[in-house]
Amino acid sequence: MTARLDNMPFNQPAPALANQYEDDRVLRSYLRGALPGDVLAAIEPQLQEMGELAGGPLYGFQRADRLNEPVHTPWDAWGNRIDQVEVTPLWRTAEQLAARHGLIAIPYERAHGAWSRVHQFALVYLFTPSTDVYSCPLAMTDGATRTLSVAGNAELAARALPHLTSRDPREFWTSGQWMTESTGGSDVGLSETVARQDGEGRWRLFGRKWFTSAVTSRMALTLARPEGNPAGGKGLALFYLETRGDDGQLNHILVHRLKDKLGTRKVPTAELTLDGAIATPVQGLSDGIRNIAPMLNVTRTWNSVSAVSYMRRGIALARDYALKRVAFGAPLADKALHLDTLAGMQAEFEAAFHLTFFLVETLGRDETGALSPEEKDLLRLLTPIVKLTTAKQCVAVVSEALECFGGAGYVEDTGLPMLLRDCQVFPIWEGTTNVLSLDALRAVGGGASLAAFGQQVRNLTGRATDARLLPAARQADQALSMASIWLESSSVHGADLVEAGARRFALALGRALALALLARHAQRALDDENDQRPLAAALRFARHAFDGTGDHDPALSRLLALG
Ligand code: MFK
Repeated sequence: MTARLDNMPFNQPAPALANQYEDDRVLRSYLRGALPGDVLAAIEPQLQEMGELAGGPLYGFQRADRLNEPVHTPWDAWGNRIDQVEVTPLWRTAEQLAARHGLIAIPYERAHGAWSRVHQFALVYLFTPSTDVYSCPLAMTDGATRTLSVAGNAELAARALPHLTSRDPREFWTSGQWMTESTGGSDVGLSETVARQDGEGRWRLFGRKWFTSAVTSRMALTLARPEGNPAGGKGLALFYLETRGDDGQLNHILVHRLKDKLGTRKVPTAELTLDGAIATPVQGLSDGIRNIAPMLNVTRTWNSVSAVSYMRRGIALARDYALKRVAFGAPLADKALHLDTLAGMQAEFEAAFHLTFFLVETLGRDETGALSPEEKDLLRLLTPIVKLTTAKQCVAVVSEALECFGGAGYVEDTGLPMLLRDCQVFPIWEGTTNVLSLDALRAVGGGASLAAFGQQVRNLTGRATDARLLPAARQADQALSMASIWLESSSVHGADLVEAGARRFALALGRALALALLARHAQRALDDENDQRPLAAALRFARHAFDGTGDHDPALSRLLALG
C-alpha cells in the first residue's frame, strides 16, 4: 500500500538558485565600479546569459550528473591497448559551452583591452561552480595559451593557438599541464623524465607523470630533462606534445589509472608513462621551470577565481535555505546567531572576491603592456599571495556553508558535500599554501618591494573617507607595516625564523590588501550606490582579519609539531 500524499511527513525545502548574475550583488557592484560604462554594456548580456545557465539548466544538469565519473578503458575487446578516457555528460557539455562563450578566447581577442581579463573571469566565476571543476582543463588551456603566446616559438604558436582560442567546439582544444612526478608536486626540479633525440632528430620523452589532470586534452605542456643536462629546475626543458597522432593513436603514452581522489571526481586525473612520446622543445633546452612559469601564474589566477566562485555558491545556497528553513518558531533568516554566521561568511567572500579581481585586473594590464617594471614585480608577488589567501578562505567558508544546512549538508544527494570536497583542492593544486608562501618570500627577495606593496595598500585605503571606515583602513596599513618590520627583524635572526613565519607573513599581506580593497569599495558603494552592505563587509572582515606575524619560536614550534 502506498502512503497518501497528505500523510507524508514534513520535508525540508531544498535550496534553489536564481540567475547567478542577477542575484550577485558583489559581482554587479564591482563591475559597475570598475568597468567603463560601454564595456559593461557590451558584456552584460553575456553575463546575464551565463548567470541564467549557471543557476538554471546547468545547475540541474550538474545535479543529474552527480554520480557520473570519468571512465578509463585500457584495452579494447581484442586486446589492443587503447587507453580511452570518457568524461561525463556534464563535462562534454561544459567543453562546448566554454568554447562558444569564448572562455579562453576572450583575453586573447582583447576586444575590451585590459578589461578583457575581467570580462573572461566574470564569466568563468559564474560558470565554474555549475560545471564540477571543468575550470581545471580550462585553467591549463589558458596557461598553455599564455605560455605559447610569449615563448617566441612561431611554429608552435601557429599550430596550437588557433585551436586553443577557438570559439568553435569542433576546433577547440584543451591543454594539459603535465608537471607533477612522484618525486614531488612542489619540488619540480627533482623531475626524472628524460628527453632524448631519436635517429630522425625528433625529441622523445621517457618517464612517469604522476598527476596529469585532464588526460583527455589534445595537447600538453610538460617538463623533461634533455640527456646530459644538470640536475635541478634549470636542467629541465619545456616541451609541447600532442596526445594523439594523426591516426588517432596515443603518442607513445600509457595511461595507468585515474586517480581515486577526495574531490574533483569529474576531472580525469591520470598517472601515465611517456614511453618515447614525440615532443617539441618550446623554448630552448633548459630553464624549464622559468619557461613554464607563465602557465603557473595563469593557473594560479584561475585557482583564485574558482575559490571565490565556490564561496559564492555555498553562500547562495545557504542564504536561500535560511529564508525557507523554519526552526524554533522562525525562519533561520530571522535568527540572530544564524545571521551573524552568514555575515561572517559573506565578509570573507567579499574580501576574497575583491582580492581576486584586483589580481585579474592587474593581469589584464600586464598583458596589454600597461604595467611599469615595479608593478610587474608586484604582480609577481600578488599572484601567490592571492592564490594562497583565497584558497584557505574558500575551504573555511564552504565548510561553514555545509554546516548552515545541518545534517543535510552532510548528505551526498543534496550535492553539498561535493562542494567541500572539490574546494579542498584549491589550497593544494598549483602550489600548496606553504610552497606559495615561500614563493612570495622569493618574490619579495627578487625585486617586489614591500614598500611598493605598502604604497599600493595606502593608495587604496586613502580612498576611504567615511569616518566609520577609517579604523579599518588604518588597520590594513598597520598590518602591512608590522609584516615589513617582522621580515626585517626576523631576517637578522636567520633563515629558519623567516621560513617558519612565511605563511603568516603571506596571509598578512593578502588579508591587508583584501581589507584595503574592501575599504575602497565600501566608500565607492556609499558614494555611488547608497549601499551600506560593503561597509558592513569591510568592518566585519576587519574584526577578524589578522593572525599577525608576531613572535614565534621555531624551536618551540618543532617541539609542538613533532612531540
Ligand atoms: C583541479 C583538479 C586538480 C586535480 C588534483 C590535483 C592534485 C595536485 C596536483 C599537483 O601536483 S598540482 C602541483 C603543481 N605544481 C606546482 O604548482 C609547483 C609548485 N612549486 C613551485 O611553484 C616551486 O616554487 C618551484 C617549482 C617553482 C620551485 O622550483 P625551483 O627549481 O626552486 O625554482 P626557482 O629557482 O625558484 O625558479 C626557477 C626560475 O623560475 C627562476 O627564474 P630564473 O631562472 O630567471 O632565476 C624563478 O624566478 C622562476 N619562477 C619560479 N616561479 C615563478 C617564476 N617566475 C615567474 N613566476 C613564478 N611563479
